[in-house]
Amino acid sequence: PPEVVTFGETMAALRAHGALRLGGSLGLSVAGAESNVAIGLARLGHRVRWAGRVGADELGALVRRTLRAEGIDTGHAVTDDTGRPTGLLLTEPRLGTLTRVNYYRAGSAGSALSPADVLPALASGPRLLHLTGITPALSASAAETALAAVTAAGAADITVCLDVNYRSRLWTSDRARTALRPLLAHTDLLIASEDELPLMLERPAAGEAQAVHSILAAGVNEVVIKRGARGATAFTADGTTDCPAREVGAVDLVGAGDAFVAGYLSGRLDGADMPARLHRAVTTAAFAVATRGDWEGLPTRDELGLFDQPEGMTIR
Ligand code: KDG
Repeated sequence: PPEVVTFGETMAALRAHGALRLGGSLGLSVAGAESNVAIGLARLGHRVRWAGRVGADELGALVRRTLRAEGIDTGHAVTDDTGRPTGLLLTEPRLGTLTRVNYYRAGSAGSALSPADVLPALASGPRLLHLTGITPALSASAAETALAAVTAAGAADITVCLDVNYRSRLWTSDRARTALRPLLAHTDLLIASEDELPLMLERPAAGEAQAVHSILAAGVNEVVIKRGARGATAFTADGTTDCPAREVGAVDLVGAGDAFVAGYLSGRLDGADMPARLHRAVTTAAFAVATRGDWEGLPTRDELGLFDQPEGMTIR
């Protein structure tokens, strides 16, 4: 049985080499925050299950095939039989590492996710459930699924990890706050970037320390703040742990947050202490930013040490 269960929408991803309006060739892959985390964990040797809905189309087959090839349990993935297509996203690199993402996912199979799709995937009693704040943005039934899943996990003593992952192209911050706040009561581990923290608060806080304090007071055990090139900080009742980012030439930042989550959760599943968890998280994130694509460059467990090799070295 899997150690980790995650669920969400995984789409086909078309990646352009420059501005989309100029046309030209695109590379086809898949993308989805939760399946990025699943791939990261599977590469590090963890048993992971992904649940979600794909269309009865070639792109749905691509999603299933890719996740299976990465060693992820897709036995609970549902194929939509009502004609909804697999969602699609197009990315265009515009300026250095600045990338524009265009979604074609309204009415997609993935957005029609329902509690009945996901709750059976939890029945085997994994150690951890991971979800992101993207799912409740997709539809009323997807929002209902997120709440049902964290509630069921709480009742079954499964650790719940929520990555806020705010997507302004999907909803407003007010709608996000209304949907995400009720998840907090069932969340053990909250992961957010600095700018996402206010979305989890009822009222604005005076600063980060106060914001984190009120989230811990709401029953969350660990709050991990991602600071991009400035590293990360974890807050628990025992104190605060800072970790700098790893120095790396950045080529594509998309997927870095998911890679961070995979590294962090991997360390946590291994029973590593907080500094070691954060160190693995910033390492997997560095692999993601140093390579093109959301998940393609994520490391296997034996590749984690590559960052400690001298720069420019060729391994023969
Ligand atoms: O974190 C990367 C994701 O944003 C990307 O894979 C696509 O899931 C995605 C989304 O909804 O933005």
